[in-house]
Amino acid sequence: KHAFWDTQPMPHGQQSDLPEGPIVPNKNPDEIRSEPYNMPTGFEWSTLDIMDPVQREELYTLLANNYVEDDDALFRFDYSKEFLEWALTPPGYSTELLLGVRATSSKKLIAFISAVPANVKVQSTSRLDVVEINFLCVHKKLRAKRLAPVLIKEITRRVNQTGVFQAVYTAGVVLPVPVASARYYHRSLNPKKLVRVGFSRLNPRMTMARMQKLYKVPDTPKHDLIPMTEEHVDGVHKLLSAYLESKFLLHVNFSKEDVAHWLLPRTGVVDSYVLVDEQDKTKVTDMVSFYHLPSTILGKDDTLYAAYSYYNVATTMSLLDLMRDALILANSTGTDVFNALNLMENDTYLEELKFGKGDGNLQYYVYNWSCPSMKASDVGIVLL
Ligand code: YNC
Ligand code: MG
Repeated sequence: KHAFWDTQPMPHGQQSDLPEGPIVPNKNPDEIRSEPYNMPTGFEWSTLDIMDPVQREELYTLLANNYVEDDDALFRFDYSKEFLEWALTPPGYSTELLLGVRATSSKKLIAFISAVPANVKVQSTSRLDVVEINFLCVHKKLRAKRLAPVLIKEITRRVNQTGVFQAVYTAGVVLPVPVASARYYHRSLNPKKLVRVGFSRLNPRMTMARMQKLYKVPDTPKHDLIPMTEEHVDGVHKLLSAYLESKFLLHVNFSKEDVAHWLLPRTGVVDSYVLVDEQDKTKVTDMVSFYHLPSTILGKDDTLYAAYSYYNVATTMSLLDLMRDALILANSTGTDVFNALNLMENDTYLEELKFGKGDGNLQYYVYNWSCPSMKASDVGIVLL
């Protein structure tokens, strides 16, 4: 019943006894199609130079008007230009894999898909080169014309040309076949605004005053968390790598350069804080991080400021205590709601810290890879 996905190298029911590994074997360079797939007449491929402010703005505009909305169409993700630059330029990124589609005559950007490199552990395979796929978007006026499968096939061809045959991605929709499924949880920080814009409801026996009291957080964190700097890259790399390796079946093998890219703070994009050892200031004992992804409140000319839990490691305190400070830090930068998936060890603090369960799941996929499915708590990757 999936005209496109049923043709793809994904585990389908009858293949579930495949050994762990690629579903379709890696191709030699001469086996990879050398011609781009055809776009329908009137449209053309166009790689995007995200470091060029003009092109970055074009991508921003496409996504701000056409990217992911919630089921009730109340909110739409509003990834900032600075966020897009961060998300699309990790070590080893290539402009060839920031793939746009333009209208031939107007040159307007009407669709996009991105791939950025990563190395992951998946279950018994400790190192696998993959790409992370994100920002698949087709302009609203061009939906349901089967453009998405062409974008996916063309990015696959380009990725294959770099010698990579697997990909990791997430989606709200269920396709053949998720490796894991996670759920978003939401922690109100600004309940008055959340109720006003329709994100939250005031329960029948709750007053706004009581709700504000319930969700109030202190002004300052309990621990001496400091913003991560270049000095902490090695310490964070050590702490995070050991943690991910010891706890999760699916996680990124971060290099030091990856840690610097993904975790050094960028104003309004990503915040990371560390706790350092008192004797040895280069030793990081605890870390907490979250990224900023606002949503447009549709029809209201307003913005919902949301922070999303990223990578957190606690060794001198409980994860619960660390995340209590994360809420305080996020609140102090004007966040309305703090979101976390129920993956990694997040289940240990969600209830106590008054997160509420969201609706809908986030599905995790590994393209062209057969392996048993995992629980959310086995997943140690957060995609943006
Ligand atoms: C989706 N999210 O099932 P079948 S997430 C993958 N991911 O195919 P058409 C999707 N496939 O079922 P439209 C998908 N959503 O017939 C739909 N599909 O086999 C499949 N929305 O294509 C769908 N962004 O062009 C169906 O549909 C086929 O015009 C229908 O376009 C879809 O970034 C879309 O939610 C999503 O912009 C572009 O609705 C459009 O509707 C849109 O007729 C709002 O498409 C934004 C949105 C998705 C965010 C994301 C991850 C994407 C992963 C893509 C798969 C990557 C595979 C690995 C490639 C590299 C491999 C290597 C090596
Ligand atoms: Mg389409």
